[in-house]
Amino acid sequence: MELRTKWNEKTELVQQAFEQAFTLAENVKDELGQYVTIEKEIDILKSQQKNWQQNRFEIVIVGEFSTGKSTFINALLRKEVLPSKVTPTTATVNFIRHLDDGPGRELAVVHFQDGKTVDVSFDELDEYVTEMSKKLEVSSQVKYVDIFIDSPYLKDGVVLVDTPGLQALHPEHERITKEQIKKSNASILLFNLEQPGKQTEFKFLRELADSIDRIFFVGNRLDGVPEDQIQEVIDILEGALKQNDYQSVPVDRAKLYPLSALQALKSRDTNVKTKHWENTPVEELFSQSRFGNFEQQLESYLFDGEKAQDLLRAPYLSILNFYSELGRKLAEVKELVAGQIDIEQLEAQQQRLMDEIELRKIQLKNDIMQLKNLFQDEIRASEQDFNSRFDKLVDDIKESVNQVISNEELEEMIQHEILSFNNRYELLFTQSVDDLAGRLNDVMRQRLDGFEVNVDTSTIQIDTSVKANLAIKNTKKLDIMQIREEVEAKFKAQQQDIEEDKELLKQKIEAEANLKFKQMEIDEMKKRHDEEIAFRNMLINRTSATKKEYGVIKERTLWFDKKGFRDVKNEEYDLLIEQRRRIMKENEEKLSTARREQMEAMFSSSAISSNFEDMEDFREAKRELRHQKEATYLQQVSEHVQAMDRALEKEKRRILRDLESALLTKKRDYRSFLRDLDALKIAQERITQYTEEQDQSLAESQKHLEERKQLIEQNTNEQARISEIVSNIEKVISAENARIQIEII
Ligand SMILES: Nc1nc2c(ncn2[C@@H]2O[C@H](COP(=O)(O)OP(=O)(O)OP(=O)(O)O)[C@@H](O)[C@H]2O)c(=O)[nH]1
Ligand SMILES: [Mg+2]
Repeated sequence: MELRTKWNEKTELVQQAFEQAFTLAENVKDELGQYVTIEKEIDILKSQQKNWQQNRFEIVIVGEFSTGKSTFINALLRKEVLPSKVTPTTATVNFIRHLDDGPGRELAVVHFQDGKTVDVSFDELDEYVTEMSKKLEVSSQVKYVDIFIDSPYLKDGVVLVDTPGLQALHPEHERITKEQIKKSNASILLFNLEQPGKQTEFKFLRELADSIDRIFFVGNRLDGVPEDQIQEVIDILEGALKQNDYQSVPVDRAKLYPLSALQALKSRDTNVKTKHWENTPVEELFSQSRFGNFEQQLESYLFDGEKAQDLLRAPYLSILNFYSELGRKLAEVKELVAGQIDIEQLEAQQQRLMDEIELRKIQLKNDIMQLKNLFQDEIRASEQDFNSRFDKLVDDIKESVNQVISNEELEEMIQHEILSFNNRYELLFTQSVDDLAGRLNDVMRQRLDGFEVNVDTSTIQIDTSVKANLAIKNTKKLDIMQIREEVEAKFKAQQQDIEEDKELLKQKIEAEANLKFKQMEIDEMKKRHDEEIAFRNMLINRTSATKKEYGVIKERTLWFDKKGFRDVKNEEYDLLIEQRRRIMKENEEKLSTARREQMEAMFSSSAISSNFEDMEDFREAKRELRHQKEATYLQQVSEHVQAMDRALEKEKRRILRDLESALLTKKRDYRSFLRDLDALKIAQERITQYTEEQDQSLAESQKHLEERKQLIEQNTNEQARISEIVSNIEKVISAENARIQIEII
């Protein structure tokens, strides 16, 4: 604050010098008012004084989010005004100003993007400046906020600017921040010593190359770095400042100030709630923070450095300028009263001036008559040019639209085309206006030397909004899956038929196999039966073969003994016959059962009727069906695609129709601009203005002539008196000049 006191003393001196100059001017007006006019010079000096008084020391603080920008500003202000949280907080650009520069009480004025403003109290600040706001989307809705605070730090025109974290900067905020840095006296790029050197920080620097000599590099959160690592971190960061891929900082500017904003704030505002340093005494905390050192550096830069010197020099130079003008006028007075200038000479001069001006006026009146037609030709040519270039723009859009092959693409294309049309249209419009202005100028210059017709392009509002119904009607999309399903459904019955038929075929094949088996069984049975019976018969018939093998089995035995001739029935033979009979019966029964079963199998086999003769038939049918399905599917897809194409073409035609009629109004805009443009009137205005200026300067010089005549015609006494007044004033001026020279050095 010591330097500030000194600075204030210096500004006090500047103020006094201004007052001295104005007093002197008043003096001249009082004493010599009828001989010299210095109103113009006084006005200039007054406006220079005003500029000087409005000087601001703006300090912008930038950095990644959560590096502690808001906390840093709070520490400078010595109280916790700005919201600060662990998560991204500040969402807009905040100008922190002294309340005397605003409403005279503590208050924030929120400026919205749409131009509206609203006054809010500090308790509501969170809702208007932070990411956490529940009321607004602060970063996109709020342009900037002026926060007026009663803080000694903000006296003498100091303004602090708090900004959102670099990586999430809204484009409008980025624009304001950069612009502000360019015109500010000092900016601070805050690093986080705990996570030093992010890419975004250096990238950001790159765009501020020409402000680098006014940027201070500060490393915050010193308290989080272990004592033995502090120097290492500083070295790394300073090294990165000197050399990195984006924007290297000149060696003499690449100094890093390490500090802890939170410690400083805590030591200055006991209401600050943090879990750290509960029991550390305030002085110790502040000294740990190393905040004091940087604060002093900043202050000496602002109030004692080269920039400060420049600031002081400017008003003094204005005052010196004023004195030299005054001196010139007074010197002339002196010459006149000393009889060094001849009155007739002065009058002849004035007459020449009058004649010249009169002649020029007459010439101008003649020339302007001829301009009208020439202008008209140029305007017509300009319209033709515009129209043909405009048609080209429309053709380009048409071509692009025609090349579109899908609905989605159409939508995207239209948006893109309109955007690009708007840009190109705006360019075309301004170019055409500029061209026309150039052509009119050429004409004017050829006719009237030294005159320019200025078509004021800044007032031309180019409406680039294209009002047409360009919403794409959502025609059906190609849904392959759905078409698949539809085709499947369509062939479902046929598919089922085939499957059923296949089932029948399977059953039939089984039944036939069964029948075959039965026949084989019967054949086998018959064979066995015949063999057995043949064998029995062989035994019974006593063939020579059986005789040898089994002996002879006779039906009866006849022999002759004492008792006479005997004829005995052979029991074994009967048994054999009986066996044969039984076997035949049994086999017959078995055979008939088998025959019955065979019949049954035959019936069931013939009852099953399938369309398929065999499995190959089934496979063939299946193949056929698959081919049919595939063909149907392809046909349907192609029908869909064709329908979509037709819809797209229709949509394109509609869009183009709407677009063309909308664009046509844009074309007419230029025509109506031309119709409203009264070039001749502009030319005439310029000429009128010129003649008025000439008349005015003629009047001034006439007045000056009168003043001088008066001086020359005064009696010698009066002349002596005037001469003395002038000498006295000259003395004051030269004393003041000398004093200011010293101040400047
Ligand atoms: N330990 C420590 N914490 C700090 C320091 N400075 C700030 N903080 C804490 O870091 C967090 C972020 O601080 P802010 O001041 O909100 O940081 P900012 O840069 O304004 O953040 P944004 O507005 O989100 O870009 C808060 O929790 C602060 O208390 C410091 O020097 N030391
Ligand atoms: Mg912040």
